[in-house]
Amino acid sequence: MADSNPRYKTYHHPAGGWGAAAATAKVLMEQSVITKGSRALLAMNQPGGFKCPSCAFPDADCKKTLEFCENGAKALAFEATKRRVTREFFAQHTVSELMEQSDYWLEMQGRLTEPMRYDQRSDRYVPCDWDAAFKLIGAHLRSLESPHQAEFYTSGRTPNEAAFLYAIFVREFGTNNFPDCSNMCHEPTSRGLPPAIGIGKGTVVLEDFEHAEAIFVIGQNTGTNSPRMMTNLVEARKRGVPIVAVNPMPERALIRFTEPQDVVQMATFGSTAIASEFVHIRIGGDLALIKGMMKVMFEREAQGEAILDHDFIREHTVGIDAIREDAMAQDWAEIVRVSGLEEAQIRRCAEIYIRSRATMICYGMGLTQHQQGSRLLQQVANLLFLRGNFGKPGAGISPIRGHSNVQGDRTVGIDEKPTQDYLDRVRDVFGFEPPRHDGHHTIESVEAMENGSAKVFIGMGGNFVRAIPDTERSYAAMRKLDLTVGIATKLNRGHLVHGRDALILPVIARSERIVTAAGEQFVTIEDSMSNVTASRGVLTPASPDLLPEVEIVCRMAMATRPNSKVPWQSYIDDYGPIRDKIAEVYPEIYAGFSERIKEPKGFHLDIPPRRRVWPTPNGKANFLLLPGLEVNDVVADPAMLRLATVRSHDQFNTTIYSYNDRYRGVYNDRMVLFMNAEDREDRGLDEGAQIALETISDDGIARRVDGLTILDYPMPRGSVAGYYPELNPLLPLGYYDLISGTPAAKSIPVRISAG
Ligand SMILES: Nc1nc2c(c(=O)[nH]1)N[C@H]1C(S)=C(S)[C@@H](COP(=O)(O)OP(=O)(O)OC[C@H]3O[C@@H](n4cnc5c(=O)[nH]c(N)nc54)[C@H](O)[C@@H]3O)O[C@H]1N2
Ligand SMILES: Nc1nc2c(c(=O)[nH]1)N[C@H]1C(S)=C(S)[C@@H](COP(=O)(O)OP(=O)(O)OC[C@H]3O[C@@H](n4cnc5c(=O)[nH]c(N)nc54)[C@H](O)[C@@H]3O)O[C@H]1N2
Ligand SMILES: [Mo]
Repeated sequence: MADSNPRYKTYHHPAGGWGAAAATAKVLMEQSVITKGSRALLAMNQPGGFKCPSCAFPDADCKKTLEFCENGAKALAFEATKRRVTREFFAQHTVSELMEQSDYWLEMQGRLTEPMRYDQRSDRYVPCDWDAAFKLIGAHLRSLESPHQAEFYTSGRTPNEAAFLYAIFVREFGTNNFPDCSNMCHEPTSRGLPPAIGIGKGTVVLEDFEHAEAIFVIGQNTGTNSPRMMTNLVEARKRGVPIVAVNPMPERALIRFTEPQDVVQMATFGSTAIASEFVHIRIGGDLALIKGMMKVMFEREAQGEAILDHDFIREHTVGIDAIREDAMAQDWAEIVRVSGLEEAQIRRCAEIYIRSRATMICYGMGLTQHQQGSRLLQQVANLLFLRGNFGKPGAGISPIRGHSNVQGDRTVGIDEKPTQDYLDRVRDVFGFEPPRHDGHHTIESVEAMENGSAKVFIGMGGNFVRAIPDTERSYAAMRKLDLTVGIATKLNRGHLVHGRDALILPVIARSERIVTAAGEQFVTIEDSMSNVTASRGVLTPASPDLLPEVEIVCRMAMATRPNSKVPWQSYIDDYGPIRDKIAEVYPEIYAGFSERIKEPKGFHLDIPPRRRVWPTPNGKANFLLLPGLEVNDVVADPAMLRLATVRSHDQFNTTIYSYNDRYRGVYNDRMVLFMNAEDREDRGLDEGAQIALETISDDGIARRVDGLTILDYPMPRGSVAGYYPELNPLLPLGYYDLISGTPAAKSIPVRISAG
């Protein structure tokens, strides 16, 4: 890497450690929230406190007095910032002017303070009281020819209570159009795993880290995106557990980490080596790796070694023969070519897996965001079945979820493909007939906007236009709408790319107190390992004119259907009855919700595969075949590079905290292309060259991003990486996993064109 250039400097230290401590202090200072922020940090992820608004990793059993990480602290500091977006701010700037500003600048303006409505004449957002806002929403929704002309987006910070009611409101209104952030994220988990194991969630709990004998971390940047998991990895490593990290980027924290909360390690500048095996895979090469490992296992089994867990396979599974035949038929030369790995390393991975009596496989977006993401996850399940790695301590599959309540939102009804069981229960509990056919996922909702059939977009959190593919096309689609509503904490691009009418509705954030006529309320969230816990904010809301998300849902519903069968008014003040309704709609997992949530640590939702019970149609764990070695369409163009769009260490999705990416050694720049030096030289380019990227696609649309700087980086040949959301204009809307609708954001076929 070019250490002479101040923008790029190899990070030689372990991840975590003093670098993380310093970054935490700095961000609290910058947002001028040192005392307020530090006080709030003490309550974060503690019983009686609130849940970190950042990632969905579970809390460590209260072993530590402070349960937060650098990136949790950033999320909190940006939420607790002293800066405010006021009516004066909106009076000073037209929307067209604001559109010229960067996402970072928009974020830095601070918290939204009161409801605003777009005024076309002045091209400005102007104040609008809450009643008028709800009236406008009701009027638009009622005037639609069909309820399917509205799209109801959810991002994953929304708590269970608000998400559950939102689902009820929208289904009584008459549609299942629930595009959500999960559609772009772990939807392959939600759709791919049920046919295999009967449930679209992970099967491990935190204690499993203590019993695992091998841990695979595939396609996930743990140190940045779920830093609290580093504690578990460090502990496992200290016990001598092999950790296999599979990633095209040698992510710093997966190589070497200093636990910021380990006093001795901090004092002695010590650190722990994390990956015992770093597997430098080509983008999209994971299927080849998995098949290679299975081939080794089947071959050795055929030679008489006892490798497989035959009891488990016999008693619990169906379909191994086709998997064996397929794996045995794969050619090593092809496996090596597609994975970019040496056969010897694949054999070592197989050996680690075979020796371990309990293996956990954790994964992130590096597995889900491919054209065959859902079916790829089924192959992960196959690998686990072979050695009975379900339903025993230390073993199982572990999707590392993104947003802090994205899993919970799905559990309580944010689902464009709801089950008939759930719809029956909604009918029985609330007394209306919900629509029965599938609604739109994220991509379908954009298509509906594009073809004019969608008229209204309501965004419960999130930053839809920046998160979705094909930026320019998506902007144009949003601008065709009659009404866009952004229910949010912060100003973002989604509020500026708007419909004819537009509203910004500001909400009370996770860290803030919700006080209603009935007193102080708490909400609940479900983490990545299915623990449901209470969250009570401790800070005073950023403005007296904010509303909690629950109240916003209730009042939208009342304004839309005055004759609703649902007693909306009664839910506004007291959240207890909402939880009682959740228990009625989901008796198998949520019975006794109101009682169970009194436990300081909350409770765990039942995951049948943990008991080796498989809620699949045949009651078995199913080996499912994905033929071949590729998880994306093969592109013949010899100039093609596979582009993964990833997060930096200083962003939360579309929120950019700074332009630095410390662990990858990038400073003050996000327009970079991480590239192998030989790939660069083959193209006759110099390090630091300014280039443009073009998407290779056959849909007749030209997609191009200019102004990228090439950065020599240890990427496998043919694989390049850059930042999301800046590179979303290169991601075609139609380029997604057909089973889940998830855009293949990790494997965009691109070529370099002169800058
Ligand atoms: N601080 C912070 N925390 C977050 C977020 C955030 O933006 N900031 N976002 C939250 C959300 S919503 C989510 S979904 C998660 C995301 O967390 P991650 O899943 O870690 O997300 P990404 O940064 O997209 O990167 C995934 C990793 O996949 C690797 N990768 C790319 N292509 C491939 C491939 O083909 N195979 C393999 N094996 N690996 C590949 C990349 O190099 C990268 O290390 O984090 C959550 N937590
Ligand atoms: N190219 C590419 N595209 C991607 C991805 C990728 O890896 N590559 N990742 C995808 C993934 S995994 C995801 S999850 C999506 C993320 O998509 P989204 O969830 O839509 O995006 P966020 O950036 O998390 O949303 C941030 C906004 O949420 C609002 N907000 C914050 N807290 C709250 C709250 O408590 N309540 C409410 N109501 N609003 C709040 C703020 O106004 C903030 O501006 O992006 C996807 N898009
Ligand atoms: Mo996500």
